[in-house]
Amino acid sequence: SGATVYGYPRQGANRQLKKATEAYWAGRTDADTLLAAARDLRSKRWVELRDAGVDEVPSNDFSLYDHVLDTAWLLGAIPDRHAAVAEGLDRYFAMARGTAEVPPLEMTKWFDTNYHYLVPELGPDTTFALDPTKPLAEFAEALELGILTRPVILGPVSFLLLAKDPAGAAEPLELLDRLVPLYVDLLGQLRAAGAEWVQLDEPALVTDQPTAVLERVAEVYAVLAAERVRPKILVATYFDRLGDALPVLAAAPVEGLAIDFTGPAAANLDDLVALGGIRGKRLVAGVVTGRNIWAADLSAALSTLETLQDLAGMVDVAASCSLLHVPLDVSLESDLDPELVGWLSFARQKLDEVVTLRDGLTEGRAGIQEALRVNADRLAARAASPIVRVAAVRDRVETGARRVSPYEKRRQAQQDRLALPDLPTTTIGSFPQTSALRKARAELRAGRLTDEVYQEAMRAEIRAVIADQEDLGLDVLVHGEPERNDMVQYFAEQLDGFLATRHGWVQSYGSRYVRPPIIAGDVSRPAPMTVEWSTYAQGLTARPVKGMLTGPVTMLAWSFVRDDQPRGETARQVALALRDEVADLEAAGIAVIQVDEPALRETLPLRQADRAAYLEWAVTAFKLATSGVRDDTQVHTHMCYAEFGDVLQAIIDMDADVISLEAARSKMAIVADLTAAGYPNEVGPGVWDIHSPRVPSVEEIVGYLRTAVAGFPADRLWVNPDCGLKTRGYREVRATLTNLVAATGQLRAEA
Ligand code: THG
Ligand code: ZN
Repeated sequence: SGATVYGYPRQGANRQLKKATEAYWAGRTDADTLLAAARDLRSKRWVELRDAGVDEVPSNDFSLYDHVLDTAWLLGAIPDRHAAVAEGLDRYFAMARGTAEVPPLEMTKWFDTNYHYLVPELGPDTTFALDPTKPLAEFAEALELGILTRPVILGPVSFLLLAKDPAGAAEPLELLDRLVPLYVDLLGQLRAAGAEWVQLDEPALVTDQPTAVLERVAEVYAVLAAERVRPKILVATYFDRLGDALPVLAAAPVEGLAIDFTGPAAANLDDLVALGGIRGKRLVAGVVTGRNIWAADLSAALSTLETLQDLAGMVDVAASCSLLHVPLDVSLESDLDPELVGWLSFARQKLDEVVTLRDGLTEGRAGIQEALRVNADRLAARAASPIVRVAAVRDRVETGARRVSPYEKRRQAQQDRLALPDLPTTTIGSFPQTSALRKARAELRAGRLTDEVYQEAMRAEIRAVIADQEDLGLDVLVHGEPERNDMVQYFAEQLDGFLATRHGWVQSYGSRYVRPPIIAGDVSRPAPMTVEWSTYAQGLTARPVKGMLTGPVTMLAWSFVRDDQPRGETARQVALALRDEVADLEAAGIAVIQVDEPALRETLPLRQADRAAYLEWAVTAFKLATSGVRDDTQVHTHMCYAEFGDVLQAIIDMDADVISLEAARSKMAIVADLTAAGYPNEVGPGVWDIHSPRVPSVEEIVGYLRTAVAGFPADRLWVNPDCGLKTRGYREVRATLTNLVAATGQLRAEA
């Protein structure tokens, strides 16, 4: 048995990759400097993995931006608009980020993780052309260090299932026959370079796939396996159970399968037993989760491995998926209590877990006795810790999760109190985070600013933002959130039960990273979190100012969540803490309270069968957080990035008085969907795509509003941008909001 992983964080301990790419984009360095930095990072990673005891080290898991983009590049799936850009790095980055002339590829979530990939664009006329430079060069680089790697390549079926034809003319999977010869060619070249194994990732097989797709999987892998000159093929899946795809892969004439046995994928164990195993194949068993940060239960993982040993020709030990999804190294967290550090396992620690389990499998439990004892002690200490279980939180009496009155009654009370015009105008919450604001926060952290001076700087910003909105003529104002770094981090820092890291960066997309907080224990709110800022802002104006909170589902989605109780229970605790905040805002005179749930759609389970249960606890948590208010307090929510179709009923069930949604990019298509679903409450479909600095004209916004008014009752429509304005500049914010208010005036005059 051996130890392996499928991928490792790309950025380096000091996010060198971020710095190198951003310096290149800014024109401060040249391509050679960037490529040298990347090469240096890769060799450090390979050596780190080898020295940790990993027997088979991966290659081609590194990327300058994204591995799906790399695969599109590998296969020559380059849209015409990008092919027009000068060859090389600039063309690659044009696909990733666009240029002044051409838009980039669309970006979306990688399954149910927080990583975003670039969506390959294909059409009926796509001609693929292999460019294997990257996997071959990386394989050779590692070999030069004396490390024989297993190249990791996104498999043909998943590549096509993740791609899109923006024109809708081709079903990408129809292009499979055109694509397979390139994989044949690639495998031959990898073999010629000395590769003994290649890993083909097919994570799309853990989502519900029709039989026809599974039949294509069988055909494709039969074709690939029939080639004589090729490395042995390891087909890897992760994130969920294989279901009907398991017998298909088991029957495929490939030499190995890598299977996830953690979380919802744990069901793969029973399924594999029921199938009678894969005795002729190598099984790479993902028994250490690659997407959460808790130390593994080594004894339980070893039991799984022991069961698996009788079911396959050979069993290797792995993390469940690429370690890209967890931070690099918990030993960098010198501010964390050492006891807590012992509960945690980041990418570097997961290598140790995988290697220890390999030893356990080869030498027996006796061989890793000490590691098992230390691990068991830590797990026991965690389970018994007063941080993890807090009686006062657990004993909190169950509260009702629905508003006192139905919407129509609340609507009347809110109209009486707020007296808003038709088509009320508002913004989503954040105003531009200027460099001055970020600098003030950095200075506060460094101790160069006193708390008082910092707070006054924030109050000055709020005064300016309120004055701006009054000048622009908006109806419902926001305080602009200058005091917040990140909408999850800000609350996590103030809630008990959450831990923060200093270096726990995880790639979100390209050169952008997040530091997800860790929900380690029972969650409660020791003190009000936002009331002072909101009441300060409300005191500056006669117009209503929205209280702004992040909802329970999003708090969980963008954190690492405890694994010792159902997620719904953790969501309930966060919801109750928010419910108290909502009550305090209401008591302080805030009449409109917005609880954002941008991540509701993202964490929808991959398998249809698991979705109802998720939506049940997610909707309940939102309602628990928001239902404790009077009829005349207006509850808003906001969602973005979503294909709302799958969650429309849940959105209705959340029963917010007003929801704002991303809509401009899809030209208001959501309005028809809401009408068709009979959406009963008020809606603000976004009229400005804030992802771009482009300022929409009055006419353009009028056009969007006409579409909205034609499809949805005008007296239940709001006018707002798609999303928060944090990443935009004041120039385009003022210009667009001016146009937004003017366009609204035009529609009001027509009514
Ligand atoms: N907050 C959190 N998670 C998120 C988002 C968020 N996940 C989904 C989506 N939004 C991801 N989008 C972004 C957008 C910008 C950045 C990261 C993720 C970003 N990061 C800074 C960087 O890498 O330079 C670091 C920010 C920091 O200092 O904390 O710009 O909004 N939690
Ligand atoms: Zn948004």
